[in-house]
Amino acid sequence: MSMNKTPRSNRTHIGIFGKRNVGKSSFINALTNQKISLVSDFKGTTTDPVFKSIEILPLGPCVLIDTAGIDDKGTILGDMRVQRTYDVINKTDIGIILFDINDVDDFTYEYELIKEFKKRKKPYLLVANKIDLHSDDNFFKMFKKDKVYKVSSESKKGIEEIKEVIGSTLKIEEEKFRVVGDLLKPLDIVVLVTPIDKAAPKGRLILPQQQTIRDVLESDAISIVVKEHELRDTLAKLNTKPKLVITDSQVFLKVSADTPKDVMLTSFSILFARNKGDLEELVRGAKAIESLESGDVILVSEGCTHHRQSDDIGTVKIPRWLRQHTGKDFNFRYSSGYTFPKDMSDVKLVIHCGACMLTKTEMMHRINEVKDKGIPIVNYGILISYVQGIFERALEPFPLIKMIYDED
Ligand SMILES: Nc1nc2c(ncn2[C@@H]2O[C@H](COP(=O)(O)OP(=O)(O)OP(=O)(O)O)[C@@H](O)[C@H]2O)c(=O)[nH]1
Ligand SMILES: [Mg+2]
Repeated sequence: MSMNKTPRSNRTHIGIFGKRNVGKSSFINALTNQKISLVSDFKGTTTDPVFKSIEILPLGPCVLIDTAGIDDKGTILGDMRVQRTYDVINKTDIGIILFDINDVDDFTYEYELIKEFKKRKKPYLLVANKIDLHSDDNFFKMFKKDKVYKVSSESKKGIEEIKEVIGSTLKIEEEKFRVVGDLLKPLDIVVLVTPIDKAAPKGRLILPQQQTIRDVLESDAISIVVKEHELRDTLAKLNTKPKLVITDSQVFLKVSADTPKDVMLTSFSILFARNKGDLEELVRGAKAIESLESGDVILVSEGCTHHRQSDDIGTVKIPRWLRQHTGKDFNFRYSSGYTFPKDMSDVKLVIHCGACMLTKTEMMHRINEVKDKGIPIVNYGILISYVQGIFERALEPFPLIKMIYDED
Protein backbone atom coordinates (compact mmCIF):
# COMPACT_ATOMS: atom_id res chain seq x y z
CA MET A 1 0.00 0.00 0.00
CA SER A 2 1.40 3.41 -0.88
CA MET A 3 2.03 5.93 1.91
CA ASN A 4 -0.63 8.27 0.57
CA LYS A 5 -3.38 5.70 0.40
CA THR A 6 -6.06 5.78 3.07
CA PRO A 7 -6.17 2.39 4.82
CA ARG A 8 -9.47 0.61 4.57
CA SER A 9 -10.14 1.01 8.32
CA ASN A 10 -10.14 4.82 7.89
CA ARG A 11 -12.48 4.86 4.91
CA THR A 12 -16.20 5.43 5.15
CA HIS A 13 -17.98 2.17 4.42
CA ILE A 14 -21.20 2.67 2.46
CA GLY A 15 -23.28 -0.50 2.04
CA ILE A 16 -26.05 -0.79 -0.57
CA PHE A 17 -28.90 -3.11 0.44
CA GLY A 18 -32.23 -4.13 -1.04
CA LYS A 19 -34.11 -6.79 -2.93
CA ARG A 20 -32.74 -8.31 -6.12
CA ASN A 21 -32.94 -6.22 -9.27
CA VAL A 22 -33.81 -2.95 -7.55
CA GLY A 23 -30.64 -1.47 -9.06
CA LYS A 24 -28.07 -1.73 -6.24
CA SER A 25 -25.18 -2.34 -8.64
CA SER A 26 -26.45 0.36 -11.01
CA PHE A 27 -26.64 2.78 -8.06
CA ILE A 28 -22.98 2.12 -7.23
CA ASN A 29 -22.03 2.76 -10.85
CA ALA A 30 -24.04 6.00 -10.84
CA LEU A 31 -22.50 7.13 -7.54
CA THR A 32 -18.96 6.58 -8.81
CA ASN A 33 -19.59 7.39 -12.45
CA GLN A 34 -17.79 4.16 -13.31
CA LYS A 35 -18.80 0.69 -14.38
CA ILE A 36 -17.65 -0.98 -11.17
CA SER A 37 -20.44 -3.49 -10.64
CA LEU A 38 -22.04 -5.91 -13.02
CA VAL A 39 -25.60 -4.95 -13.94
CA SER A 40 -28.23 -7.10 -15.63
CA ASP A 41 -31.96 -7.61 -15.51
CA PHE A 42 -31.35 -11.15 -14.25
CA LYS A 43 -32.47 -11.41 -10.59
CA GLY A 44 -29.44 -12.25 -8.50
CA THR A 45 -26.60 -10.84 -10.61
CA THR A 46 -24.60 -9.92 -7.52
CA THR A 47 -24.07 -13.05 -5.41
CA ASP A 48 -21.31 -12.04 -2.98
CA PRO A 49 -20.50 -8.78 -1.22
CA VAL A 50 -18.14 -6.72 -3.40
CA PHE A 51 -15.94 -4.12 -1.67
CA LYS A 52 -14.59 -1.29 -3.79
CA SER A 53 -12.25 1.39 -2.38
CA ILE A 54 -12.84 4.65 -4.19
CA GLU A 55 -12.67 8.41 -3.72
CA ILE A 56 -16.06 10.06 -4.16
CA LEU A 57 -16.52 13.80 -4.12
CA PRO A 58 -17.60 15.29 -1.74
CA LEU A 59 -17.34 12.26 0.55
CA GLY A 60 -13.62 11.51 0.25
CA PRO A 61 -12.15 8.03 0.60
CA CYS A 62 -14.92 5.42 0.77
CA VAL A 63 -15.46 1.73 0.46
CA LEU A 64 -18.64 0.97 -1.48
CA ILE A 65 -20.13 -2.41 -0.73
CA ASP A 66 -22.42 -4.02 -3.27
CA THR A 67 -24.49 -6.87 -1.86
CA ALA A 68 -26.71 -9.72 -2.98
CA GLY A 69 -30.49 -9.14 -2.82
CA ILE A 70 -32.03 -9.98 0.56
CA ASP A 71 -35.10 -11.58 -1.00
CA ASP A 72 -33.12 -14.52 -2.39
CA LYS A 73 -34.55 -16.88 0.19
CA GLY A 74 -35.73 -20.47 0.12
CA THR A 75 -32.68 -22.27 -1.27
CA ILE A 76 -29.56 -23.17 0.71
CA LEU A 77 -27.38 -21.02 -1.54
CA GLY A 78 -29.86 -18.14 -1.46
CA ASP A 79 -30.10 -18.24 2.33
CA MET A 80 -26.31 -18.19 2.58
CA ARG A 81 -26.18 -15.14 0.31
CA VAL A 82 -28.77 -13.35 2.41
CA GLN A 83 -26.79 -14.12 5.55
CA ARG A 84 -23.63 -12.69 3.99
CA THR A 85 -25.51 -9.54 3.06
CA TYR A 86 -26.72 -9.15 6.63
CA ASP A 87 -23.15 -9.65 7.87
CA VAL A 88 -22.11 -6.65 5.76
CA ILE A 89 -24.28 -4.37 7.93
CA ASN A 90 -21.69 -4.85 10.70
CA LYS A 91 -18.99 -3.35 8.48
CA THR A 92 -21.15 -0.51 7.23
CA ASP A 93 -20.94 3.07 8.49
CA ILE A 94 -24.04 4.10 6.57
CA GLY A 95 -26.52 1.93 4.70
CA ILE A 96 -28.48 2.74 1.57
CA ILE A 97 -31.71 0.78 1.57
CA LEU A 98 -32.69 0.84 -2.07
CA PHE A 99 -36.03 -0.17 -3.55
CA ASP A 100 -37.68 0.02 -6.95
CA ILE A 101 -40.28 2.79 -7.11
CA ASN A 102 -42.38 0.58 -9.39
CA ASP A 103 -42.58 -2.24 -6.86
CA VAL A 104 -44.16 -0.87 -3.74
CA ASP A 105 -46.72 -3.50 -2.75
CA ASP A 106 -44.68 -5.25 -0.13
CA PHE A 107 -42.00 -3.68 2.07
CA THR A 108 -41.39 -6.70 4.31
CA TYR A 109 -37.73 -6.97 3.30
CA GLU A 110 -37.07 -3.25 3.67
CA TYR A 111 -38.65 -3.23 7.14
CA GLU A 112 -36.42 -6.13 8.12
CA LEU A 113 -33.34 -4.19 7.00
CA ILE A 114 -34.48 -1.07 8.85
CA LYS A 115 -34.93 -3.16 11.99
CA GLU A 116 -31.36 -4.45 11.73
CA PHE A 117 -29.97 -0.94 11.28
CA LYS A 118 -31.98 0.38 14.20
CA LYS A 119 -30.85 -2.48 16.40
CA ARG A 120 -27.25 -1.60 15.64
CA LYS A 121 -27.90 2.16 15.97
CA LYS A 122 -26.54 2.74 12.48
CA PRO A 123 -27.64 5.40 10.05
CA TYR A 124 -29.45 4.41 6.87
CA LEU A 125 -31.15 6.22 4.03
CA LEU A 126 -34.22 4.98 2.20
CA VAL A 127 -33.78 5.51 -1.50
CA ALA A 128 -36.34 4.85 -4.24
CA ASN A 129 -34.66 4.00 -7.53
CA LYS A 130 -35.85 3.96 -11.16
CA ILE A 131 -37.86 7.18 -10.91
CA ASP A 132 -37.29 7.62 -14.64
CA LEU A 133 -39.83 4.85 -15.19
CA HIS A 134 -42.55 6.00 -12.83
CA SER A 135 -43.48 8.50 -10.22
CA ASP A 136 -46.16 8.16 -7.61
CA ASP A 137 -45.61 9.56 -4.13
CA ASN A 138 -48.45 7.70 -2.45
CA PHE A 139 -46.43 4.94 -0.84
CA PHE A 140 -44.01 7.22 0.97
CA LYS A 141 -46.31 7.26 3.97
CA MET A 142 -45.42 3.58 4.38
CA PHE A 143 -42.21 4.67 6.09
CA LYS A 144 -43.59 6.75 8.89
CA LYS A 145 -40.76 8.91 10.08
CA ASP A 146 -38.13 8.16 7.48
CA LYS A 147 -37.70 10.39 4.52
CA VAL A 148 -37.51 8.66 1.16
CA TYR A 149 -35.01 10.00 -1.37
CA LYS A 150 -35.69 9.50 -5.06
CA VAL A 151 -33.10 8.72 -7.70
CA SER A 152 -32.62 7.23 -11.12
CA SER A 153 -29.40 5.30 -11.45
CA GLU A 154 -30.09 5.27 -15.18
CA SER A 155 -30.57 8.99 -15.85
CA LYS A 156 -28.52 10.01 -12.75
CA LYS A 157 -31.37 12.18 -11.49
CA GLY A 158 -31.03 12.73 -7.72
CA ILE A 159 -27.57 11.14 -7.54
CA GLU A 160 -25.66 14.34 -6.70
CA GLU A 161 -28.27 15.17 -4.05
CA ILE A 162 -28.01 11.75 -2.43
CA LYS A 163 -24.22 12.16 -2.18
CA GLU A 164 -24.80 15.40 -0.29
CA VAL A 165 -27.28 13.68 2.02
CA ILE A 166 -24.84 10.81 2.68
CA GLY A 167 -22.18 13.41 3.50
CA SER A 168 -24.35 15.38 5.92
CA THR A 169 -25.68 12.23 7.62
CA LEU A 170 -22.14 11.02 8.20
CA LYS A 171 -21.16 14.39 9.57
CA ILE A 172 -23.98 14.24 12.14
CA GLU A 173 -22.83 10.72 13.09
CA GLU A 174 -19.24 11.90 13.46
CA GLU A 175 -20.39 14.71 15.75
CA LYS A 176 -22.00 12.10 18.01
CA PHE A 177 -18.72 10.26 18.26
CA ARG A 178 -16.34 13.10 18.92
CA VAL A 179 -14.01 12.60 21.84
CA VAL A 180 -15.03 15.78 23.64
CA GLY A 181 -15.81 18.44 21.03
CA ASP A 182 -19.57 18.02 21.34
CA LEU A 183 -19.32 19.24 24.97
CA LEU A 184 -17.40 22.40 24.09
CA LYS A 185 -17.96 25.87 22.74
CA PRO A 186 -15.21 28.01 21.15
CA LEU A 187 -12.80 29.42 23.75
CA ASP A 188 -13.94 27.06 26.52
CA ILE A 189 -10.96 26.01 28.62
CA VAL A 190 -10.22 22.32 29.08
CA VAL A 191 -7.54 21.16 31.49
CA LEU A 192 -6.02 17.75 30.74
CA VAL A 193 -4.23 15.93 33.52
CA THR A 194 -1.65 13.45 32.30
CA PRO A 195 0.74 11.85 34.79
CA ILE A 196 4.27 11.45 33.48
CA ASP A 197 5.35 8.35 35.37
CA LYS A 198 7.33 5.24 34.58
CA ALA A 199 4.46 3.82 32.56
CA ALA A 200 4.30 6.86 30.26
CA PRO A 201 6.04 6.35 26.91
CA LYS A 202 9.33 8.18 26.38
CA GLY A 203 9.16 11.53 24.62
CA ARG A 204 5.50 11.60 23.68
CA LEU A 205 1.92 11.45 24.85
CA ILE A 206 -0.27 8.40 24.38
CA LEU A 207 -2.80 8.34 21.55
CA PRO A 208 -5.98 9.07 23.60
CA GLN A 209 -4.33 12.20 25.03
CA GLN A 210 -3.20 13.34 21.58
CA GLN A 211 -6.64 12.71 20.11
CA THR A 212 -8.32 14.65 22.90
CA ILE A 213 -6.05 17.66 22.41
CA ARG A 214 -6.69 17.51 18.68
CA ASP A 215 -10.45 17.45 19.26
CA VAL A 216 -10.26 20.41 21.67
CA LEU A 217 -8.32 22.36 19.03
CA GLU A 218 -10.84 21.41 16.36
CA SER A 219 -13.58 22.87 18.57
CA ASP A 220 -11.72 26.21 18.75
CA ALA A 221 -11.48 25.64 22.50
CA ILE A 222 -8.37 25.99 24.69
CA SER A 223 -6.44 23.03 26.05
CA ILE A 224 -4.06 23.23 28.97
CA VAL A 225 -2.05 20.10 29.70
CA VAL A 226 -0.64 19.57 33.20
CA LYS A 227 0.58 16.80 35.48
CA GLU A 228 -1.53 15.98 38.55
CA HIS A 229 0.70 17.93 40.96
CA GLU A 230 0.37 21.19 39.01
CA LEU A 231 -3.40 21.09 38.70
CA ARG A 232 -4.29 23.00 41.85
CA ASP A 233 -1.91 25.90 41.06
CA THR A 234 -2.98 25.95 37.43
CA LEU A 235 -6.63 26.32 38.38
CA ALA A 236 -5.70 29.10 40.83
CA LYS A 237 -3.86 31.00 38.09
CA LEU A 238 -6.77 30.92 35.64
CA ASN A 239 -9.09 33.89 35.82
CA THR A 240 -11.91 31.91 34.22
CA LYS A 241 -13.33 28.62 35.41
CA PRO A 242 -12.49 25.78 33.01
CA LYS A 243 -15.40 24.05 31.32
CA LEU A 244 -13.97 20.63 31.98
CA VAL A 245 -11.07 18.80 33.56
CA ILE A 246 -10.10 15.48 31.98
CA THR A 247 -7.80 13.16 33.85
CA ASP A 248 -6.10 9.83 33.61
CA SER A 249 -8.15 7.41 35.75
CA GLN A 250 -5.12 6.43 37.82
CA VAL A 251 -5.01 9.84 39.53
CA PHE A 252 -8.74 10.47 39.52
CA LEU A 253 -9.13 10.68 43.28
CA LYS A 254 -6.37 13.26 43.71
CA VAL A 255 -7.63 15.28 40.75
CA SER A 256 -11.17 15.10 42.06
CA ALA A 257 -10.01 16.52 45.39
CA ASP A 258 -8.14 19.36 43.63
CA THR A 259 -10.95 20.28 41.21
CA PRO A 260 -13.68 22.56 42.60
CA LYS A 261 -17.09 20.90 42.77
CA ASP A 262 -18.61 23.31 40.24
CA VAL A 263 -16.11 22.30 37.53
CA MET A 264 -17.01 19.20 35.54
CA LEU A 265 -14.52 16.39 35.73
CA THR A 266 -14.24 13.20 33.71
CA SER A 267 -11.61 10.69 32.65
CA PHE A 268 -9.98 9.79 29.36
CA SER A 269 -11.31 6.22 29.77
CA ILE A 270 -14.87 7.43 29.95
CA LEU A 271 -14.48 9.76 26.98
CA PHE A 272 -12.99 6.94 24.91
CA ALA A 273 -15.52 4.35 25.99
CA ARG A 274 -18.13 6.79 24.70
CA ASN A 275 -16.16 7.55 21.55
CA LYS A 276 -15.46 3.92 20.68
CA GLY A 277 -18.64 2.28 21.78
CA ASP A 278 -21.86 2.56 23.64
CA LEU A 279 -21.18 4.25 26.98
CA GLU A 280 -24.75 3.64 28.09
CA GLU A 281 -24.41 -0.12 27.64
CA LEU A 282 -20.98 -0.21 29.28
CA VAL A 283 -22.26 1.67 32.32
CA ARG A 284 -25.11 -0.84 32.60
CA GLY A 285 -22.48 -3.59 32.35
CA ALA A 286 -20.51 -2.06 35.23
CA LYS A 287 -23.63 -1.97 37.41
CA ALA A 288 -24.24 -5.65 36.65
CA ILE A 289 -21.13 -6.45 38.71
CA GLU A 290 -23.26 -5.98 41.81
CA SER A 291 -25.54 -8.89 40.94
CA LEU A 292 -22.77 -11.42 40.27
CA GLU A 293 -22.49 -14.44 42.56
CA SER A 294 -19.32 -16.22 43.68
CA GLY A 295 -18.25 -18.73 41.04
CA ASP A 296 -20.00 -16.93 38.14
CA VAL A 297 -18.25 -17.09 34.80
CA ILE A 298 -16.75 -13.82 33.53
CA LEU A 299 -15.38 -13.70 30.00
CA VAL A 300 -12.44 -11.34 29.53
CA SER A 301 -12.25 -10.61 25.83
CA GLU A 302 -9.52 -8.88 23.86
CA GLY A 303 -10.09 -7.57 20.36
CA CYS A 304 -6.61 -8.47 19.18
CA THR A 305 -4.09 -11.19 19.94
CA HIS A 306 -1.26 -9.01 21.21
CA HIS A 307 1.68 -10.02 23.28
CA ARG A 308 0.80 -10.20 26.97
CA GLN A 309 2.47 -7.88 29.47
CA SER A 310 3.85 -9.33 32.72
CA ASP A 311 1.27 -7.71 35.01
CA ASP A 312 -1.48 -8.12 32.49
CA ILE A 313 -4.53 -6.00 33.15
CA GLY A 314 -7.04 -8.62 32.01
CA THR A 315 -5.56 -11.64 33.75
CA VAL A 316 -4.17 -10.16 36.96
CA LYS A 317 -5.37 -6.66 37.82
CA ILE A 318 -9.03 -6.94 36.90
CA PRO A 319 -9.61 -10.22 38.78
CA ARG A 320 -7.89 -8.66 41.81
CA TRP A 321 -9.92 -5.43 41.70
CA LEU A 322 -13.15 -7.36 41.29
CA ARG A 323 -12.33 -9.56 44.25
CA GLN A 324 -11.55 -6.48 46.35
CA HIS A 325 -14.72 -4.70 45.27
CA THR A 326 -17.19 -7.57 45.66
CA GLY A 327 -15.48 -9.87 48.16
CA LYS A 328 -16.32 -12.73 45.79
CA ASP A 329 -14.26 -15.08 43.64
CA PHE A 330 -15.25 -15.48 40.02
CA ASN A 331 -14.46 -17.93 37.33
CA PHE A 332 -12.47 -16.12 34.64
CA ARG A 333 -12.39 -17.24 31.04
CA TYR A 334 -10.42 -15.55 28.28
CA SER A 335 -10.88 -15.00 24.56
CA SER A 336 -9.03 -12.96 21.99
CA GLY A 337 -9.48 -12.16 18.32
CA TYR A 338 -12.44 -10.92 16.35
CA THR A 339 -14.98 -13.58 17.31
CA PHE A 340 -16.41 -14.58 20.69
CA PRO A 341 -16.49 -18.22 21.86
CA LYS A 342 -19.38 -20.15 20.32
CA ASP A 343 -20.90 -21.20 23.61
CA MET A 344 -21.42 -18.32 26.00
CA SER A 345 -24.50 -19.72 27.72
CA ASP A 346 -22.97 -19.66 31.20
CA VAL A 347 -21.22 -16.28 30.87
CA LYS A 348 -22.64 -13.70 33.30
CA LEU A 349 -20.50 -10.70 32.28
CA VAL A 350 -18.17 -9.82 29.42
CA ILE A 351 -15.22 -7.54 30.17
CA HIS A 352 -13.81 -6.18 26.93
CA CYS A 353 -10.44 -4.53 26.26
CA GLY A 354 -10.21 -0.85 25.39
CA ALA A 355 -10.45 -1.77 21.68
CA CYS A 356 -7.46 0.31 20.59
CA MET A 357 -7.05 -1.84 17.48
CA LEU A 358 -10.74 -1.91 16.58
CA THR A 359 -12.74 0.67 14.66
CA LYS A 360 -15.77 2.22 16.31
CA THR A 361 -18.01 0.21 13.97
CA GLU A 362 -16.32 -3.04 14.97
CA MET A 363 -16.55 -2.30 18.68
CA MET A 364 -20.23 -1.37 18.38
CA HIS A 365 -20.80 -4.66 16.60
CA ARG A 366 -19.12 -6.58 19.40
CA ILE A 367 -21.13 -4.79 22.07
CA ASN A 368 -24.35 -5.53 20.20
CA GLU A 369 -23.44 -9.17 19.70
CA VAL A 370 -23.06 -9.63 23.47
CA LYS A 371 -26.15 -7.53 24.21
CA ASP A 372 -28.20 -9.71 21.83
CA LYS A 373 -27.26 -12.72 23.95
CA GLY A 374 -28.65 -10.93 27.00
CA ILE A 375 -25.20 -10.71 28.63
CA PRO A 376 -24.01 -7.42 30.18
CA ILE A 377 -20.75 -6.00 28.80
CA VAL A 378 -18.26 -3.54 30.25
CA ASN A 379 -14.80 -2.48 29.11
CA TYR A 380 -11.52 -2.16 31.01
CA GLY A 381 -11.65 1.62 31.43
CA ILE A 382 -15.24 1.73 32.63
CA LEU A 383 -14.76 -1.21 34.97
CA ILE A 384 -11.71 0.40 36.56
CA SER A 385 -13.57 3.71 36.99
CA TYR A 386 -16.48 1.84 38.54
CA VAL A 387 -14.49 -0.13 41.11
CA GLN A 388 -12.58 3.07 41.99
CA GLY A 389 -15.95 4.65 42.79
CA ILE A 390 -15.50 7.62 40.45
CA PHE A 391 -18.69 7.26 38.39
CA GLU A 392 -20.56 9.62 40.67
CA ARG A 393 -18.47 12.52 39.49
CA ALA A 394 -16.99 11.35 36.18
CA LEU A 395 -20.37 10.82 34.52
CA GLU A 396 -21.58 14.35 35.34
CA PRO A 397 -20.80 15.73 31.88
CA PHE A 398 -23.20 13.08 30.46
CA PRO A 399 -26.49 13.65 32.31
CA LEU A 400 -28.48 11.04 30.37
CA ILE A 401 -25.96 8.32 31.15
CA LYS A 402 -25.69 9.47 34.74
CA MET A 403 -29.44 8.88 35.01
CA ILE A 404 -28.97 5.24 34.01
CA TYR A 405 -26.27 4.90 36.62
CA ASP A 406 -28.38 6.51 39.30
CA GLU A 407 -31.56 4.50 38.67
CA ASP A 408 -31.94 1.28 40.58
N1 LIG B 1 -34.97 2.39 -15.96
C1 LIG B 1 -34.11 2.14 -15.01
N2 LIG B 1 -33.56 0.94 -14.92
C2 LIG B 1 -32.68 0.69 -13.93
C3 LIG B 1 -32.31 1.69 -12.99
N3 LIG B 1 -31.42 1.16 -12.13
C4 LIG B 1 -31.23 -0.13 -12.52
N4 LIG B 1 -31.97 -0.42 -13.60
C5 LIG B 1 -32.07 -1.70 -14.28
O1 LIG B 1 -32.53 -2.68 -13.38
C6 LIG B 1 -31.94 -3.94 -13.63
C7 LIG B 1 -31.25 -4.46 -12.38
O2 LIG B 1 -30.17 -3.62 -12.07
P1 LIG B 1 -28.96 -4.09 -11.14
O3 LIG B 1 -28.14 -2.87 -10.88
O4 LIG B 1 -28.28 -5.28 -11.70
O5 LIG B 1 -29.77 -4.47 -9.86
P2 LIG B 1 -29.25 -5.16 -8.50
O6 LIG B 1 -30.08 -4.62 -7.42
O7 LIG B 1 -27.79 -5.00 -8.40
O8 LIG B 1 -29.64 -6.67 -8.76
P3 LIG B 1 -29.01 -8.02 -8.15
O9 LIG B 1 -27.52 -7.92 -8.25
O10 LIG B 1 -29.57 -9.06 -9.04
O11 LIG B 1 -29.51 -8.13 -6.75
C8 LIG B 1 -30.96 -3.72 -14.78
O12 LIG B 1 -31.60 -4.11 -15.98
C9 LIG B 1 -30.73 -2.23 -14.76
O13 LIG B 1 -30.39 -1.70 -16.02
C10 LIG B 1 -32.93 2.97 -13.11
O14 LIG B 1 -32.71 3.92 -12.34
N5 LIG B 1 -33.82 3.14 -14.12
MG1 LIG C 1 -26.27 -6.38 -8.26
